[in-house]
Order: sequence, then C-alpha cells, then structure tokens
Amino acid sequence: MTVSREQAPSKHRLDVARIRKDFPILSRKVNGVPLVYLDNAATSQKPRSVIQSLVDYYEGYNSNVHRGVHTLSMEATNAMEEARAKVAAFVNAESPDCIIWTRNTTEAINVVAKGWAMQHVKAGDEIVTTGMEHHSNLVPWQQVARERGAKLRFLPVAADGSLDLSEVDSIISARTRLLTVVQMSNSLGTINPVKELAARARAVGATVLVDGAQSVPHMPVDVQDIDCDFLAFSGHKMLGPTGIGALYARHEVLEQMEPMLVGGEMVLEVTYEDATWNDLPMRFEAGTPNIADAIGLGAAIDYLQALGMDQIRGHEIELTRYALDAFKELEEVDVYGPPDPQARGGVVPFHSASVHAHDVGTVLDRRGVAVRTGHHCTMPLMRTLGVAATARASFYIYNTVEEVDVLVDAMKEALRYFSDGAR
Ligand code: C6P
Repeated sequence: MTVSREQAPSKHRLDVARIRKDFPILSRKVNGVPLVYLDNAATSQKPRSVIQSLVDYYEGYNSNVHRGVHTLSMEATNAMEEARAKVAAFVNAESPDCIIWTRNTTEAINVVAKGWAMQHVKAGDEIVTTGMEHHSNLVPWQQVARERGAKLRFLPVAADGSLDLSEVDSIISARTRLLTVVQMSNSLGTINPVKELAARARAVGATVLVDGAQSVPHMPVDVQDIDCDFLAFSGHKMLGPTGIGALYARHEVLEQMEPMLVGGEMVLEVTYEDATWNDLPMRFEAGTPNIADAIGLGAAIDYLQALGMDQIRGHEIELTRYALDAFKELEEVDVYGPPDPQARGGVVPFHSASVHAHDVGTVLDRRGVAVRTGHHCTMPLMRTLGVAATARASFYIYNTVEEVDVLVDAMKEALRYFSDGAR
C-alpha cells in the first residue's frame, strides 16, 4: 500500500479490534478477499448481542404484547416497553410515551404527514425544507402541499455542500407552517444546524421535524436541546434489526394528531357504530407491533451507549479526515460535501468523469469493498450537483484506516482499468 498520510493522533477511545469481534459478518470474505463494509449509511451490520436478543425472544418468551395476563405476554410487554424507554433516553425524549414504533424513518415521516400535516397545514401555508433531502423527507411533503394547497420552499445547497442560509430569514417566514430538515445528509455527509433552524422556525410559530436517519446512529442527538417537535429515525442504520424505527413527537403535538392506521390495539372503547382512541403511544400503533425487532433495537442502543456517542463521533471524524486526505491524491476524482470533517458525518461521496459510479461499485466489489452507488434517493440533489450518480463510502464503529486504504487503492485500480480502455 503506497498511500503515505500522517494519521492524526487518536483522541477517540474506540477499541475497533475488539468491536470487530462482536460482528460475525465482518469475518466473511467477498470474492475471495476480506469484506470491507463501507455501506453503513444504507444499513449497518449487527453485533452478536442484537442477533442474540432476537433469538432470546423467539426461543424464550415469544408472545403478543399488551394483551395477555400470562407470563410470556407480560415478559414480552415488559421487554418491548423497556426498549421504548431506551430509545426515549437515547434521544432525550421527555417520556417513553413520546416514542412511536414505526418500521423505519420513511414510515415515521409519513405518520407526521398523514396524521399531523393533513390536519394542520392550510391553503397558503408554506412547508420549508432543503435541497439535500432524501426522497423520504420530500415526497410526503409534495403530497401534503398538493392536497392542502400549500407551497414547498427550499433552503438551497451551497457549492461546498453546506446549506446556503443567506436567504433564511425570507424563506422561513410567518407563512411557514412546518420546517422539515435532515440533520445529516446521506448524500453529502453535511451536518445541518438544526438547532438554529428550529429556533428560527419556532420564532415564526412553525412546527419542526428533523430527519435523524443518519444523525441518530452516529452522533449525540437531543430532541430537547434541538427543540424539535418530531424526530424520525431507523433502527437498521444503528446496529438494530430491519423493520423497526421510531418517531419521537412532542407530547402536546401527539395529542393534536390523528392516527394513520386504525384497528386493534389503538382503541379504548368500541361499539358497532364508533370507537375512541387509546392513550399515547398506543393510539399510533394499530395492530401487533414488531415486538422482536423493537427489543433488538433496545439491545443495539445498549451497545452504542456502552461505546459512547461522543467516542463514535470522534472515531468517524478521524476516518473521514483520513479518507478526505487520501482522495486528494486522486486528481480525477471529485469528492462532495463540506471539506471540514467536523462539519460532516462519516459519509464520503465521490465521482469521476472517467468511470461510471456503477462500474466503480463493481470494481470495488471485486476487492471486497462494499459501497453504495447511484442517486442515494436524492435525485433532485444529484441534479444540483450535476451528476447522475456517485459512489459513496460511509463509515461506522468497526471501520479502520486500513479499510480506507483498501478503498482508495481499489479506486485507483478502477481509474487505471477504465482509462486504459481495458473494458
Ligand atoms: N438512506 C441510504 O443509503 P429508511 O429507508 O426509511 O430506513 O430511511 C430513509 C432515509 C431517510 N432519510 C435519510 C437521510 C436517509 O439516509 C434515509 C435512508 C439510505 O442513504 C437508504 S436509501
């Protein structure tokens, strides 16, 4: 390996070698070489403790929740509610009742769009978002705006990948009913000043939603400090199972919302003609919930908290700094997002005019390196950047600078291969 870069002295204290032993998948090979998993923004790998929590549930106390007085049902109910309390504490929610189980971030945002926005956004109102949103935090608002006669407005993306806030005082105005903004961009890595934006939105009486899909897994996030009304995030990006996510909602806002789904479990009293709604949070959880995966998310939070979110953030800043320096050696490659590793998460998107992103992905895969290629569910942003697709490396607790070296070497190989016309 020829890359000669000074490694910054380590301030974080993650024992990555030990952490890697907790993740069975990291010892597998891909195409005959060790797996280098750099697709964590898409989904993270799972530690043995999370996998074991699912086995424990199914082998030991599998049962429905909130329904039975029998022992298994009470054990399952307690475990799921304990997991809810862990999620609440993780984002500093006022109470576990402010946490609604969803399948993922996408569903959490839709719960707000259908259950809050359809009631509270009126004709002539404005919904303010940004030019770097994931489709999951854009398409629901397009629908709300269309159906309610409201207008969507965008805080634009500056050339360095940060938000251009020069017009913020005219974009967030007395007409703003909702500000909905991603805290960490999945396509640029940019960390947005959500606390300052929320304060600006509150000052004009607007409601605030934060898309925490990429931030909650990677940095400390505190809903009371941000002062947001909603925070949406997914378990599968933070060491938890797929199929479980959460919506944090401020208590008084939840009281003003309508449930998106109705049926069993979310009702208090039902007659042949009518029904009344259950207390929070069950009012928003119709039908049997995803019990096992909620418990698994609780185990994932235990794992993250044992490491410390500040330490995790520090580790990723170092990897990102190292990767940004390494990519500077590749002149034909453009790297997107803010140049300062402190201003971004561990997401490094890159693109070369000489190799299509999908070809990059294929060459990298031959070297065992898993990255995501494509538009990353941010098609409007790709148009702003002037590219159809990028390749994206994204880091987590188990990644190492040696893996960044493998990535950069493999990218050099892709550039050589395609510039030689050796297709
Ligand atoms: N981004 C990525 O590879 P779901 O799919 O519901 O768990 O998360 C949706 C979502 C919402 N907002 C942001 C900022 C996201 O990054 C994502 C998921 C993945 O970038 C899959 S498209």
